[in-house]
Amino acid sequence: MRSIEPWASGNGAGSVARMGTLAYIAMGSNLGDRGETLMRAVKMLSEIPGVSVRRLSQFMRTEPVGGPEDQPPYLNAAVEAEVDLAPRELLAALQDIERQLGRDRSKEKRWGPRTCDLDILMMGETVLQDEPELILPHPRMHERTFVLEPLAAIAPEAVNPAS
Ligand code: 5RU
Ligand code: CA
Ligand code: CA
Repeated sequence: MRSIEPWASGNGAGSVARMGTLAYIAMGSNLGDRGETLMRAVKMLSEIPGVSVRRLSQFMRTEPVGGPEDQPPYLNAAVEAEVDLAPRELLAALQDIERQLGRDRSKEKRWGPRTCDLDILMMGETVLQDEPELILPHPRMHERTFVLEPLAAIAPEAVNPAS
């Protein structure tokens, strides 16, 4: 969705498209064809009305952190998207993509292997603290190399060097 703000035009006839909020999304997969899964996730993300994918990091193979022992390695990546959605709308859309890519949370161990994990890291200046499943910015991102490396590759300015 692209809203138009006629008041922003110079001559009364034109208009400019309003810029959406920049969102950063972390992606991870360590089950199945991980590369195929991440590619499909990016495509599905780009097809959500109100989401424009602007940048995609490389897919980085990372050792699993936390969770059960002997998990397969992950493929992690980060996406920058311009969104015209509320945070909970974006979260719902990401969870829908996870489900379509075979994720079934009812059959998962905590922090266990998953076909597709999509996390909102940041959304513009939004700070949310009230709901455990939707805390922004993501409360653990600064501790996780597998999040920071792909994020720094697409948005070095978005990473707080003090964190
Ligand atoms: C506990 C500590 C739980 C650190 C988690 C990923 C954590 C992962 C991922 C890699 C998890 C969350 N390891 N572990 N990539 N997710 N490499 O996406 F991160 S479970
Ligand atoms: Ca995650
Ligand atoms: Ca998640």
